[in-house]
Amino acid sequence: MQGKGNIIVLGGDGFCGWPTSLRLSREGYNVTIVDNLSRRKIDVELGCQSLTPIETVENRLAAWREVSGRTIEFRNIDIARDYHELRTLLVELQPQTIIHFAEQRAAPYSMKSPKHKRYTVDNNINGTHNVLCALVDAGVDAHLVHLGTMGVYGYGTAGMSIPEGYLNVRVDIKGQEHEIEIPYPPHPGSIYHMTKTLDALLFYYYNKNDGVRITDLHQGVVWGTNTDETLMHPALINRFDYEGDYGTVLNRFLVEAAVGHPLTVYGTGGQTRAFIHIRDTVNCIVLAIQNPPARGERVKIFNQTTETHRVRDLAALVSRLTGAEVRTYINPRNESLENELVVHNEQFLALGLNPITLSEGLLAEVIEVASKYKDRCNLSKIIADSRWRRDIPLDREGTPVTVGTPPVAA
Ligand code: NAD
Ligand code: USQ
Repeated sequence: MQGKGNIIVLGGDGFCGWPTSLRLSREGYNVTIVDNLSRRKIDVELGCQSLTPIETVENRLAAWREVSGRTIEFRNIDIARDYHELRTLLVELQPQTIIHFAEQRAAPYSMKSPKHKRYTVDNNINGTHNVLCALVDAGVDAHLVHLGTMGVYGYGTAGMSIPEGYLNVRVDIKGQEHEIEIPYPPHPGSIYHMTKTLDALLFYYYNKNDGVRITDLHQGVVWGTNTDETLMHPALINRFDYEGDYGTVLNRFLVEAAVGHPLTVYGTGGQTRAFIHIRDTVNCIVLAIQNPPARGERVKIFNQTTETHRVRDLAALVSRLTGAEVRTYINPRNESLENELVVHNEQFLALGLNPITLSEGLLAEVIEVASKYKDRCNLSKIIADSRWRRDIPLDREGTPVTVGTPPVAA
């Protein structure tokens, strides 16, 4: 075995997985990407592509060989279906670490129709279970690092700082008060987020029963596009989702500003969310790999986020930087109109993470990418088609609202 050891990156062709694969390869790990290219097929289904022109996997990997002199292997395996191929690969590579990004990750896409709900559950739950089952079946002692979501905690106002996975509670046992620690109660806000809470239960079980070493990273909304490695060659450029059912809020606002579309604030924009820049996604994963749980240790949970922001404040900031119009739309989602969010993230800070937080420079960098590729933007795809319930009207034009008087669906 050469280098620092074998790492399998499940979902390594995606937005977070691609820059992570490049970085790990550069750090000297032998990286094998496993991906069934389902995200590229969803682009075809939605009639919309990444804003940035992403190359085929073959061209991406060839460009990486050219600029780095290192080889990343690729296997087209559907981890939710091709159990035997996955198990065989684990036996062959004996990876020290598996990073699991390979899920359908968009909340609106998961709510589009019964077909999309069922696909998201089948894909995400079977995929995660197949990985766990194959590890035990093949007797491979790899550290599994999973990309989970801050959304498992829910987005009501918790009234406290959200802990990293586990919660201390006081219970009455035979008249005596005892303090015990429990997994934080799941409170998912979409079918997608629900699959992540079910993943967590699978991790809990395989860790308890089989001693599988697992780190679950509860990540916030990722923004940005490039990392040092994706900038090394034009063919290494990262994907950039902006359309209504796949793009995430801050990157969407930055594209909307670049193409002259109003910034699409849902409801009053009172939702507060956790955020992380794509460069810190990669930094955190490197730290998680370097600090695996000990044998016998419970599932390690990190809140992978560096800051929180309210949606309307982000819109105001982007508007101030670009002059874009801010417009409110009837919220297609069923979520709290306003929420507070305070989050613990001390574990990554203790491991040395130096957070990259929102700055005008970084926002300008994304606006520059968005402006460069604005001709590739399909304006008709900016408004989300998906709604959380049938009775929520589709609002393509915007509906004026003021804080305190949100437009509520019938
Ligand atoms: P993405 O859709 O860009 O990448 C996921 C990759 O997994 C794609 O390349 C897809 O083809 C692949 N994949 C999906 N199902 C597969 C299967 N059954 N077999 C093999 N490959 C499969 O998503 P992303 O933004 O890179 O997110 C990666 C992970 O990080 C997801 O699990 C997501 O839940 C989590 N996450 C993402 C964000 C974010 O803002 N992007 C935030 C928090 C957590
Ligand atoms: N929003 C708008 N306007 C938009 C898009 C979104 O106001 O044009 C609002 C939404 O209503 C929501 C917030 O912005 O309140 C965040 O939405 P999002 O689409 O950016 O993020 P979300 O659906 O939560 O999902 C994303 C990723 C998912 C990840 C999650 C982390 O797609 O994979 O798990 O962020 S978290 O939000 O912390 O759960």
